[in-house]
Amino acid sequence: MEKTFVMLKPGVLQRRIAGELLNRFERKGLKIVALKLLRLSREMAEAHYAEHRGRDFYEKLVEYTLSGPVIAVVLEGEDAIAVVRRITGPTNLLEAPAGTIRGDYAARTRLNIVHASDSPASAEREIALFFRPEEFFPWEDGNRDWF
Ligand code: 3AN
Repeated sequence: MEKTFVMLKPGVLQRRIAGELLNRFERKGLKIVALKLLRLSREMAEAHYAEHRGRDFYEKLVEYTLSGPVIAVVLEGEDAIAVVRRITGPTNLLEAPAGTIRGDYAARTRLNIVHASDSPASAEREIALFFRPEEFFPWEDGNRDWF
């Protein structure tokens, strides 16, 4: 099964929608296999967004990510990376349709409230940045036909 990394950024706790957003992933059948609330260090935020260093939005993006606690989650499922990206919606908020997380909640692209891995390589890198092996709790489905 594929694993992907999701980070609910500080705006999510501010708006009290953490449960609502986690519910969107769960009701699709994705499994939560690791989850924690944490405040990123500047080093972690810069490592996470290293590919954007030098872009005009980079410093504000890092500041936003550091502005409060985030929820880090590892989700597992068939094609989890692509499925989760469909649920979060496109980066550009003008392209994010209603019904996606960004379409429903993001008013500015820089503050698009959720991060989701966009490839197997980035999922692997991001999961390793946020979680130690002992923080994973894989579990078996009682009835796979539910989904
Ligand atoms: P995604 O988060 O959809 O994978 P990335 O990795 O290209 O998109 O961008 C990381 C984050 O940087 C986005 N979530 C968004 O907050 C911010 N960002 C990306 N592109 C822009 C932009 N053109 N203007 C402002 N912020 C941006």
